Amino acid sequence: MDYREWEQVLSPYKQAVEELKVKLKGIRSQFELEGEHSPIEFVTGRVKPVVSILDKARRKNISKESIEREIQDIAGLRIMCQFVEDIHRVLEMLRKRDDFTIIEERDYINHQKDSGYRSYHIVVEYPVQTFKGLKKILVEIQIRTLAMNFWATIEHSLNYKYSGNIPEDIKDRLQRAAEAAYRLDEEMSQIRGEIQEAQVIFSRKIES
Ligand code: 0O2
Ligand code: 0O2
Repeated sequence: MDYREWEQVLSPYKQAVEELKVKLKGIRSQFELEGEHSPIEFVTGRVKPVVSILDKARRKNISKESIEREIQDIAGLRIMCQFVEDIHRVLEMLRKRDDFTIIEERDYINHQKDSGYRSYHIVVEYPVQTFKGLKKILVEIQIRTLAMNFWATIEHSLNYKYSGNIPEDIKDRLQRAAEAAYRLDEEMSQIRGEIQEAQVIFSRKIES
């Protein structure tokens, strides 16, 4: 496929990412308007670059024809939360929505990856209106705390730097950092009530 053809294939994926970003950011605004703690801190989204799509297809032995069905994160959203409890609240809200269907859930929080990676992943089928009609797009939504996101961002950069072969001593440190991130989440959960009260008082002060 040439550049133009890829652009055509990826166009509904871009649309899905943009639409879902607006919808998920909307949840945050609604909580803010109510003066309540939002379980969503911030949202990011991206369409996987073509080189990464082809690279993943090669690694997983996926034929060109099955790419759209088998690579589930061509469209990717990430929801960052302050507390682990918020992840569960976000999940409950997403499970109740009727604008997409969850087709798979991967719990890397209770089942941490060997690398130390933690996050909750869901894959949803999201309908996009195209000029040719309705197209159902697979979208991966990763839900994680700020601490999990910090760890994953650093580990991702190191993996890129070392082309997936991170030296053993750095791997050990990453394991320890993953444990520290886990403990940080636990500590923050313990004082969650205090923090949320302080944040509500702070945001009221800014508004007045
Ligand atoms: P605001 O009011 O500026 O915060 P975009 O299309 O730019 O909205 P994109 O390209 O998917 O979003 O992702 P990007 O630009 O990486 O980040 C999306 C939003 O997340 C931006 O806010 C960032 O400010 C916010 N963000 C990124 N990192 C952090 C972080 O560490 N903490 C917090 N609280 N926010 C972060 P907006 O939507 O532009 O709005
Ligand atoms: P990107 O855009 O660079 O983040 P696989 O790719 O085979 O590992 P699979 O089955 O496609 O996994 O789905 P999975 O594991 O649910 O999701 C893959 C995505 O989760 C990755 O996307 C990362 O974003 C994130 N992820 C999974 N494991 C790790 C990890 O050990 N460290 C970090 N930092 N992130 C991880 P990509 O493909 O890397 O794309």
